Amino acid sequence: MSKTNYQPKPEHKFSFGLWTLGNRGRDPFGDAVRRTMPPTEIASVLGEIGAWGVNLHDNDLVPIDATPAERDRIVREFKKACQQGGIVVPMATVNLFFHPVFRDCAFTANDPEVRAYALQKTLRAMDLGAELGAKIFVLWGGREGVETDACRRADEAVKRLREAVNYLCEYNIAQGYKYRFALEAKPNEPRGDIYMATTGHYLGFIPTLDHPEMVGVNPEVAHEQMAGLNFMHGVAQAWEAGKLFHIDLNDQAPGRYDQDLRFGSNNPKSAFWLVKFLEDVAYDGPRHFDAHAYRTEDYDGVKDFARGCMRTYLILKEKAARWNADGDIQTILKEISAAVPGTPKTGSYSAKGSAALLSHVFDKDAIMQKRLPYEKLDQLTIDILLGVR
Ligand code: DIG
Ligand code: MN
Ligand code: MN
Repeated sequence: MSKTNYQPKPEHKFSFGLWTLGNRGRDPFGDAVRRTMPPTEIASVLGEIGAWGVNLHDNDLVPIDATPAERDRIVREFKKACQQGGIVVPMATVNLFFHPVFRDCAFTANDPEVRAYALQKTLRAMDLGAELGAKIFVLWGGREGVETDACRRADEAVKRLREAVNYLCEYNIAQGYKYRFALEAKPNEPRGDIYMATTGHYLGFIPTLDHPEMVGVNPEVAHEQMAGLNFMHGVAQAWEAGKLFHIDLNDQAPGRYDQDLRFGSNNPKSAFWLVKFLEDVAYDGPRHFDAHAYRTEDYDGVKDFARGCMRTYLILKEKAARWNADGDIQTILKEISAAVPGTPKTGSYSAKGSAALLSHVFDKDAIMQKRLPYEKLDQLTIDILLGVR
């Protein structure tokens, strides 16, 4: 049994959104079951359980119609609570989905007034986040979508989104905020279909921006899995492209609405491959849990939820180290990647190389003799995950 106590530490960079611990358990078919937990209380609870950071949408902290004086007081009190809790604010974002004015999109809305208001709200949210020290700004286009494609051409929506993100990048430069923007995809809910449905869509969108270097992605486990995708593969592609600016960790059962379950609680094996990847590449960004407790929980249960997210990550991190150190696994990995002497070199093209490749005779029967013991490799993984190795 491991002697580690899986105690979260600041260097683990675990963060939670105000809306996660503050989730009152309301769902489309039932009212809230928990009292409101003010941001200052959330900040202190996060400090108590060992989290590193707290994230927020503008209106998680400042009510949408607060006066400037109320806003300043709220920010002052929150800053103090974060300092007392020993937590930082690594990421800020903007709520462009709750108020009815965004009932049909925000940046991609047909009404120019709604598009302008969405931009104004986002500029102010950037100001708020900068005041709290955030250096990552997430944009989740929860309402950017349709129930019927009669309402606008989908390429028009892409153009409007590009215009908005370009505008925000210019504001970021003008204000000297040094934000990195992280775009978060989701295929549906709350809209029937959301534009930029997967992280891959955003990876194709970012190069078309005026400041692509300033913009990356914020993949979320549940959102990619809602689309039936292998989450770690999308994360790996984003990482390889230098675009993994943030990550939303949670869990999800296949074929369901966005459950935002406790990290690793539904599919520990895919959570393991994700943690192993993040640790193998030494990802040094926030490990943000965008999740919430079951509706059945009271606030002690909410703390259990938050502790569980971090504990599971640390357990899987230890399992990943065990996997990497396992001699049998490493032997199999070497065997399955061994090159036979005389195999033509490929890599980058050369006339000489391609001539050699074209003249080479491949013995397909001999190639087929090479074993691929993936069943054994996967069982060794399962043994490690189930704690018998
Ligand atoms: C939903 O998964 C979204 C919103 O909670 C927020 O805009 C973003 C922040 O990580 N995730
Ligand atoms: Mn989600
Ligand atoms: Mn999210």
